[in-house]
Amino acid sequence: LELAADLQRALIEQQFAIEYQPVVDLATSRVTAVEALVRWWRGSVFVPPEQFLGPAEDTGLIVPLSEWILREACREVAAWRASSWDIGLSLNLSARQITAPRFVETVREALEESGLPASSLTLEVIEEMLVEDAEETIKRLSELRALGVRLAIDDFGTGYASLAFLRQLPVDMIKIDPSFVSGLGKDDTLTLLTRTIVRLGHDLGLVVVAEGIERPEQLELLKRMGCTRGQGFLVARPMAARGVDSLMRTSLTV
Ligand code: G
Ligand code: G
Ligand code: MN
Ligand code: NA
Repeated sequence: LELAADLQRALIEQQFAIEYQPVVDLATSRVTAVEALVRWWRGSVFVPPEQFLGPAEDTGLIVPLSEWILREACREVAAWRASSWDIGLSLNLSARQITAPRFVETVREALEESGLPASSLTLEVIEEMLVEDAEETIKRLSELRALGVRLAIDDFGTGYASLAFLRQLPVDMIKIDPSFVSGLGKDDTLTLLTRTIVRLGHDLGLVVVAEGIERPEQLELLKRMGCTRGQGFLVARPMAARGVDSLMRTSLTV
């Protein structure tokens, strides 16, 4: 409850910030997108998203918070595209955000205001979001996809119905969970499973993103498997907007 009151105040006092983690194309090493990640500095204390996203969801504060992230990130990414090359934006959605009354309209407005093309925005969802209000959630995500927005399944492979999920939602991308990537080159089963997910994704015509790349060996194996894109501390850590500014003027080499 105390946290809930603090969250409300944090929203009013603009204590939230967005960090961006670059995603690279593994064939060219070029940055093709950034994933927006919310940050909360409560005074000088950093509060991890895992600690406040649950309470924000429970209190409904996730709705205005997510709307701020959406508008702000669209605006910043549109500016980077104007001054360098065509990067995309990935956003994590919350269940409550999707079923909020004006979700689809809000996304449409954020795209219009910023000038970010719909096809440059990817919305990341996890399976648990289809547990409650599945019909409404699928309907809204399908409406957004009809506008040209892309959909991704985040943490792919960890849910209990990953494959069924692919049939229920028209998705464009899967993001392989770090629990698979962590075992690359060390654990035969995890290596085999990663290769199988990459192949499955490609056979379905999807973009496949590997997450949580921390070691050069993982990067090499993923490139060899033909995985489309990569993300992780080895490639780049989440960074403040000014970090992306300079990245857009230089480049990443991985
Ligand atoms: O920022 P970090 O990499 O520690 O992310 C922790 C968790 O918080 C991840 O599961 C991530 O998807 C989630 N997360 C980060 N930013 C957002 C956001 O803007 N909205 C939602 N709904 N989840 C987010
Ligand atoms: O659930 P989601 O995939 O949205 O989570 C993103 C979170 O993963 C962010 O909090 C980000 O800081 C974290 N992250 C990104 N790359 C790495 C990595 O290479 N290793 C670890 N441990 N975490 C990572
Ligand atoms: Mn994500
Ligand atoms: Na993930």
